Amino acid sequence: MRVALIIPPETHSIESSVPKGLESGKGVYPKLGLLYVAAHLEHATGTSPTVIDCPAERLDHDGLARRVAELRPDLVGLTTLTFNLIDCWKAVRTIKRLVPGTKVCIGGQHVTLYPDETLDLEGVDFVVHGEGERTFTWLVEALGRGDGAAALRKIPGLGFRLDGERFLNPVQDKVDDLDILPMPARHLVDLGRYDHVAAQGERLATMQTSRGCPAKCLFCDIRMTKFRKRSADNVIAELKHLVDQGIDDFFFVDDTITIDRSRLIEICDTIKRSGLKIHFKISARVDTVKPYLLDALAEAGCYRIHYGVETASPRLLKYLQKQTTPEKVSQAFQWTRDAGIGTFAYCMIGIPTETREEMFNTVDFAISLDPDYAQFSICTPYPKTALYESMLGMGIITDDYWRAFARNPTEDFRVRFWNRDFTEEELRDLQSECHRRFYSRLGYIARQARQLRSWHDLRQKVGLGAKILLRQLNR
Ligand code: B12
Repeated sequence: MRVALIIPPETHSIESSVPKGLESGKGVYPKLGLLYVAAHLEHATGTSPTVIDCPAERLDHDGLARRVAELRPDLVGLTTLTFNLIDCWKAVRTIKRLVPGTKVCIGGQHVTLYPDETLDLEGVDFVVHGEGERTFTWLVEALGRGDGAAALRKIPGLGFRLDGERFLNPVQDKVDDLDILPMPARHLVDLGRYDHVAAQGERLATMQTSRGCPAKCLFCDIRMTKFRKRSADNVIAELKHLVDQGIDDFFFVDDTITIDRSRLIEICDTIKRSGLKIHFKISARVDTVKPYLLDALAEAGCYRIHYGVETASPRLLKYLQKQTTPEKVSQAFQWTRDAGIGTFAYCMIGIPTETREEMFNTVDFAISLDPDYAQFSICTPYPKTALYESMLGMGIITDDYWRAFARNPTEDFRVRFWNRDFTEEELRDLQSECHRRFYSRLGYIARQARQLRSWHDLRQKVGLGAKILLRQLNR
């Protein structure tokens, strides 16, 4: 069976809480989800799928159409976030028009949130909701055997339409011991095509050492999920494998890799002992780091930690169920700086009931933390998050617009902000002003200039910097 796994073009991604100008200027990461699915399929069946990563290969929809017409796959698997659903569905209809016999399956975070709605989209034959490794392999094996509805109904996490009937099987249990999963099939993509404006090394890769986050942040749809992990040895084996291929810069995409400090210490000590010379960045909660852990991270090659700061207002931190305080945030940033590790501050403005003064307090607070970078997102109730569902429940949001979008993803869709005191335009202007205040400081620009690594680095940063300073982030 000829299987193709596709990351659709991102030419129609809906604008999120971060201006397109900021999002698009950053670079492209390898999509791990699809590479995990590919690896499991290869290991279980020996079938090597063709992976087409349109953003990395700079393929638009016409380019994708040409590739699919050449390949004529029997089954295509596409990955999508809610933000890329328009492109994903556009790709589905292109594939069905060019190769009508091809079966189409969609998976990814969006499908896990809206499996029914995705299955009902024209051209979709199969959906996989939840973790896709095992389900997609079972689907390929079943199609290979020519199984019918009865057999397909036994595959957990699968949704399908067959002979006019439609079924959505219950989601399967999550893999508890992540060590059993084969490492992502990166050999199916060209790792040389990935880079990032804030990278430290020459060749970049994303890696995942754990899944899930027990925290309760209201705006996140991963909240309150069990933390599952890989062993230190399993992680090191993958690191060594990638270092052998010349990768020296790693983005650990774990939601909160610092939940289990002793395991992370073990990973850092093993990296040091093994003599691996790598750079890596992680995401962490301010209440999960300690000086001893930060020292171990620094010695192992950690050059930046991305922290969720959100706001300087204790009242709004409570509203967002962040379970942190400005004091804890300042402490964590101080400790991180003392360990010689850079920082990235994720901040949020336009939180319901937040005042203009509180927003600019957050900018001043971010400046006081002295991070390498700061991002000021506009608080956006994302699909199926507790923030969105609670506002629906309280009747603040009267129409379930994310579900309507999932049912019919059209280009005129706009994310909505819910601070009643400001219009969308006012919030976007405030967002530009926050970025301008943070990034236009002469001391900051001088520091960034001292850290430039190459002409490419200069071009990328000046390009992004100009957009910020000239308030052209929304263009
Ligand atoms: C790394 C990351 C990024 C990176 C890279 C993006 C990427 N897609 O890799 C960057 C920084 C670019 C990014 C940007 C954004 N992100 Co982000 N990101 C993540 C993060 C932390 C890890 C993604 C990852 O690699 N996961 C690990 C893999 C293994 O999991 P997975 O992708 O879900 O794949 C599994 C299943 O979904 C399934 N599967 C996936 N694809 C397929 C395909 C097939 C065919 C099948 C069968 C199965 C399948 O099987 C996989 C293995 O089990 C996730 C949180 C998370 N824990 O997933 C948020 C997350 C995906 N991001 C999110 C958001 C909101 C954004 C932004 C909009 C943020 C913003 N700016 O406002 C932008 C959107 C950019 C865009 N247009 O794509 C949300 C998406 C929610 C949604 N409804 O879609 C998430 C879930 C975070 C959250 N807590 O809500 N992000």
